[in-house]
Amino acid sequence: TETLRFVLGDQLTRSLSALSDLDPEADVVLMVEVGDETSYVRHHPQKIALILSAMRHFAEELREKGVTVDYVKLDDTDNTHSFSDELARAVKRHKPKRIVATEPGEWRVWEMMRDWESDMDLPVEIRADDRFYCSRDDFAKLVEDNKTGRMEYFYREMRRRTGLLMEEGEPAGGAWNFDEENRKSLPKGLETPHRMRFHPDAITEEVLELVAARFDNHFGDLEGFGWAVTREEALRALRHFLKDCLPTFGDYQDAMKTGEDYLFHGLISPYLNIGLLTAHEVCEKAAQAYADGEAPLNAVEGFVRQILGWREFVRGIYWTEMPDYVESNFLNAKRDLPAMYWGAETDMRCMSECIGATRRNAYAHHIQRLMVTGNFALLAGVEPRQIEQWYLEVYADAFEWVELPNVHGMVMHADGGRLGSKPYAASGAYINRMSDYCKNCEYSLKQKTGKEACPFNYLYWNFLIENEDKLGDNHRMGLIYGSLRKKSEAEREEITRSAKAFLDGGDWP
Ligand code: FAD
Ligand code: DLZ
Ligand code: SF4
Repeated sequence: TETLRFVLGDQLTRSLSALSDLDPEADVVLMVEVGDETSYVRHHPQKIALILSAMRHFAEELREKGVTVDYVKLDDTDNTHSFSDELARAVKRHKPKRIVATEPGEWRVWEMMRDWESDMDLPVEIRADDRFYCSRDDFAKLVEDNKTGRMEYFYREMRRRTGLLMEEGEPAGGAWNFDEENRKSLPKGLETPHRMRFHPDAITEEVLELVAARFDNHFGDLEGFGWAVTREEALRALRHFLKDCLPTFGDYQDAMKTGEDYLFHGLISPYLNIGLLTAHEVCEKAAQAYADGEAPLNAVEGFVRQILGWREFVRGIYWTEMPDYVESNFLNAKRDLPAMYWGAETDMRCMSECIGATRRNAYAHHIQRLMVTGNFALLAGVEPRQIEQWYLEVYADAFEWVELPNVHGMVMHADGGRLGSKPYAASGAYINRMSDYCKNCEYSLKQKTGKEACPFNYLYWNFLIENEDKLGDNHRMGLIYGSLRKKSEAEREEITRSAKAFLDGGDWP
């Protein structure tokens, strides 16, 4: 064998850099299912099934093209269950002259990979992952040039560089951002599209059996698995989104509704993250829909910003800030993650809706993650490590490079403001404005303190009180700290006592 090409479970892209100069006559592609990866956190069973099934299908597709694929299955008897040891075994089998790989998505694996050359005693070439618009080096340069302070400026730079939604050097429609138009709540009776799901084929059925047998003690349902597991299916899912959802995506981007798990969202993050779709094709097709008059600018710009802006930005932050990034805990949050995150009963309707959807689907849309489960963890002062692990486990799209900056930075403000200038803290009023959850909730949104009050109400003020020394002079929070300072000592005390009763088991005021 000339070259052994190692392809990881989130690198299932035919144009992957590690495969670019593949010679089917001389090379072997290595893919391995290993316990280290299926178990480094207790992934949602649907996430494991998605990845293993997509890996097996990808291997089949390569074989159909005449490529030799050496594929190690999870239940193969000699499986050592580690990337490095499986690579070493494969080197013995194939005696390659060199190894080629694409840089991984996680620091943990990157550290492993950097030892391969000395461990294997062979030349190892680790190539940049060019499925992103902005390479790790490019982002690092932007940091040096001071152009990555905030997502918005990074995003504008990326729009200029790519020409996406640009008209003669100016942003289409004369503005970079149409967020103002993207905060509508759902009108009564608005119909939501029926979402495309995919029936498991024989390969997926086999994987589902394996996952059911091995991982049934992980949080999450496996029944109803309907994710796309091939590129062809993922392309169908994308076409369905562009046609049936994108035109309305912008208007209701921030809305939430009981029993509506998907609304008008893309449902494509797992496919982007494991490589069945590329960011380039998704953004270009969305921009084309605008050019063809099939979707309005506020929708297309809002969608493109999530991918060209946020997705690329958080990846850049991850690789420039790791490995120290995880260590910070700016707000010194220390509480344990409440049992309701794992499905324990709660009277908080918003939480039970979002966690229930997560359990059923290995999916929740952005505003549920940010403003419900995320907001609660922030206000309750949950220890960052614990809530990070939760997000990494429960979503089909969760990989550390994208999960960590979103949770540690955007939600928990644990990085002291590297990612976002202020935490997205909000009280029950926000959730009530953007959803119908509060109407069916045991708690009273109107009451501000006491046993019957919506916990988000007093937790919000309690959060501001607890963190006054750290956030009180944040100029973007000036207004809100102004209102806090107008509260009487008695009011503050009531807030603190309610929060203590709810979080730590004190007496109710
Ligand atoms: P849409 O709403 O249709 O958005 C389109 C695409 O934009 C998504 O597919 C995704 O690729 C990208 N995108 C949108 N928002 C973000 C963002 N904040 N960061 C990065 N990409 C974004 N996304 C993940 O892919 N993996 C994660 O582990 C993850 N964890 C998150 C944790 C928290 C606390 C929060 C607030 C957000 C997280 N996100 C994560 C971002 C976002 O919530 C999901 O990408 C989105 O919900 C996926 O669903 P969708 O494809 O329907 O997205
Ligand atoms: C997430 C995951 C899982 C559950 N299983 C595997 C696996 O068996 N084999 C594999 O190559 N990759 C798997 N993955 C994805 C890896 O965790 C991912 O490639 C690394 O974390 C780098 O991002
Ligand atoms: Fe959630 Fe409070 Fe609304 Fe209940 S009243 S659904 S706890 S925001």
